[in-house]
Formats: sequence, C-alpha cells, structure tokens
Amino acid sequence: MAAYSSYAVARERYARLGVDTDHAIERLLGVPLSLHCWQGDDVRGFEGKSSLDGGIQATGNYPGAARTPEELMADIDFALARIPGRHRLNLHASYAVVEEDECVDRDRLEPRHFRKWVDFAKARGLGIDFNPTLFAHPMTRGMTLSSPDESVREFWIRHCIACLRISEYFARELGTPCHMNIWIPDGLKDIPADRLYPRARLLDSLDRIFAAGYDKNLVHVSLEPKVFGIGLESYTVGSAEFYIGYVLTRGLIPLMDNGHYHPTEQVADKISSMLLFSDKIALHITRAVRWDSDHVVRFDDEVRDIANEIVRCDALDRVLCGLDFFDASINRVAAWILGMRNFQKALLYALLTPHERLAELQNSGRFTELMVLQEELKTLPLGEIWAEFCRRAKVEPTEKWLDDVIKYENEVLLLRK
Ligand code: RNT
Ligand code: ZN
Repeated sequence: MAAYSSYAVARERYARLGVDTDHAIERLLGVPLSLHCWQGDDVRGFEGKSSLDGGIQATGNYPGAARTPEELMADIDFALARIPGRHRLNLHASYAVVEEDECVDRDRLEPRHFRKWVDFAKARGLGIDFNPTLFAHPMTRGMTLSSPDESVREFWIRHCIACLRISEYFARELGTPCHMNIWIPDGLKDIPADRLYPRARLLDSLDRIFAAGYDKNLVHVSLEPKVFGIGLESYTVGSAEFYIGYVLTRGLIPLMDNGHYHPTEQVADKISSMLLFSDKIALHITRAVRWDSDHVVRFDDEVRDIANEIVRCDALDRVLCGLDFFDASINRVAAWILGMRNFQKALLYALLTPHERLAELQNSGRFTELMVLQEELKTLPLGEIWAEFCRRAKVEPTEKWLDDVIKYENEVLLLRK
C-alpha cells in the first residue's frame, strides 16, 4: 500500500510535465535487450582455451566463473529472474556445445552444435543472437579476414559462412530473427606500411561471405568497427569509415559499441545520423574507462544520452540493443543483473522525458527555459517509477536482489574450483 501511494505521487509529478508514467512502463516492458553470454565466464567459451587476444581483455580473478554449458545456463537463468522484462540471449560461436569425442574446428561448426542452446532458449521463450568468434584461436594471427595469408582468410570466411547457417537455424527454431554481428580483431601495434590492402582484403572477404547467401528475413547482419585495441594501437582494419561504407552499400546494419571511439566522441550523437541512412542500427552498450575496458554498464550520463536518443528518434524498434562488457573482478551474475537493469533504467529515464516539449523549446530558441527544464528532469522521482516497473515485471525492485546473489555465490559459485 505504501509503495503504491509513493508511485501515485511520482506519477502525478510526471503528469504535470505531460508525461504518462504508465505508458512509459508499458513500453519499456516490451523492449528486449540482448544479454551477452560472455560476461558469465570472462569470454572463455567452451573450447578449452583460457587466454583472450585480439586487443580485448577481461581482468580480475573473482571466483565462480561458469566452466560448462550447464553452469553458464544456470547462471543466465539466475540473472534473468532478476532482470525485468523478456530478453534475448547473445551467443558467441566459441560457446558451441560439442560432444567430448568430437573435435570440431570453428570453420566446421554446424547448427547441431548449438542444439542445447536452442532447447534452453525455447523452454524460456528467448530469442538468440549470434557472433562468429574470430579471436582466441590459433588461426588468429594478428589478422583474420584481412590477412595476407590466403589460407587464414579462407578459414575465417568458412567460419563466418558457418555462422550464417547457425543464425538461420536459431531464427527458424525460435521464430524470431537472429541478429548476427561480426567483429574482427585485425590491426597493427605499430605504424603501418600499408593501410589500404588489408582493408581491400577485408572487403573482399566480406563479399565472399555474403555471396554464400542467407535468408535476410531470418538473419540481420551487423558489422562492428573499432578505433584500437590493446596491442593493436596504431591501426584497426575494421574502422568506422570502412564499415559505414560497407554496410550502407550492402544493405547491412551498422553496429556501434560505445567503447570503440575516440574518448570525446559520443555514440549518442551518432545515432540520429545513422538512423537517417539505415532502417536498423545496432548497439553494444558498454562502459569504456579511458579505453575499451568493457566495465559494467552504470546508470551514467553517457548511457542516459544513448537511451534518450533512441527514444526521441522514436526508434525503439529500429535499434537492436545488446550489452557488451566482461568484468572478472566482481560477482559475474551481479554484473549481468546490474548492467541490464541500468540500461533499462536509462531507457525508462528517456521514456519519462517530455521530448516534444524540449524540442519545441529548442526550435523556438528558448534556450534558458530548455536548460532549466533539462536540469529539473534529472531529479524527478525516477526511482518510484522504476520500482513500479519492477513490480509489474514481478522482479525485486530494490538492491535486495543482491541478497539472492550472495546466497547463490555461497551455495553454488564458490563450489566451482
Ligand atoms: C570487442 C568488441 C566485441 C567483443 C565481443 C566479445 O572490442 O566489442 O563486440 O566484445 O564480441
Ligand atoms: Zn562490442
């Protein structure tokens, strides 16, 4: 009763600005986010490899990382039960579930190696999104799809084509299109002697992958650029300009990861431009602390700005949102729950913003009023609306979900030695 009346007061406060909180909650309940499986085990996957490469790193040695498909699935279940709404699962090819007596390299992966994931998703009503894995593999020799070595390039082309088939399988089985994103680690530590030909080879490799054909109604393909990685500081083959040019000329989807740009560049500013040229865009929501460090997503200005842009462009159904971070220094299940809830909170904040009114102030040059109202919005009772959203989604509204995580850590995660 007490909780309900505090919601009523908050609802009234927003209503005075012309914002309908019930409508905002309803809309947010229908927004699926893609939960990245790789936070559960520090991007290790099930191929028995323990170290990352390709310029990305998971740092920390908090106990309890999932070691098997069963453990990872149990952890995902635990996290999803504490995240409001219905979501999707984002898998990497390195999470194939291969029988012990079978040895399958990445270029020979088949849909059947993901049957366990399909069963898992079906039973829970989840869609699956997918990523070929072009890092942490003996054939990743600094370069993959842009390699000067034909056999390396062909290996990864075969891998990506295999992943298109697996994505089609996910979509068919689960009755929802699969978003397949390609990110490659290709780059150079020091000053390049040739920037052009690696990019020309990447272009050719991509054309060869898509020439294999796939059902565009079932698979939505995106490409993810990057500015640099650790050990690849001087040159990234798959840069922003390269992929913008590629996706726009091929009818594919641009993906922007907010850790992949120069520090003062803001993905929030890029969204409206990309939406004017592409029917759909995709995002990796992450937190870059000084570099693409993939810290857990917080409810901060950057993330709120991104959410605001999606909502005020009226593009909730045109932007495919997935999370992308891997923090091995804290409880991994808590990292998932917190990151997902934080991005949802940012979307709620955006849905509770009177965008038309603010735009009107901008358009009529009333910048003083605009600034005052923008500042006022920051301290409205968002927490009460958030709590009501969680209650309607039947999950714990407050930080009390952490009590369950601590219990799970003691009873399950700490037994994993
Ligand atoms: C790396 C990219 C990429 C990866 C995942 C694991 O910088 O952000 O999206 O994080 O594919
Ligand atoms: Zn990413």
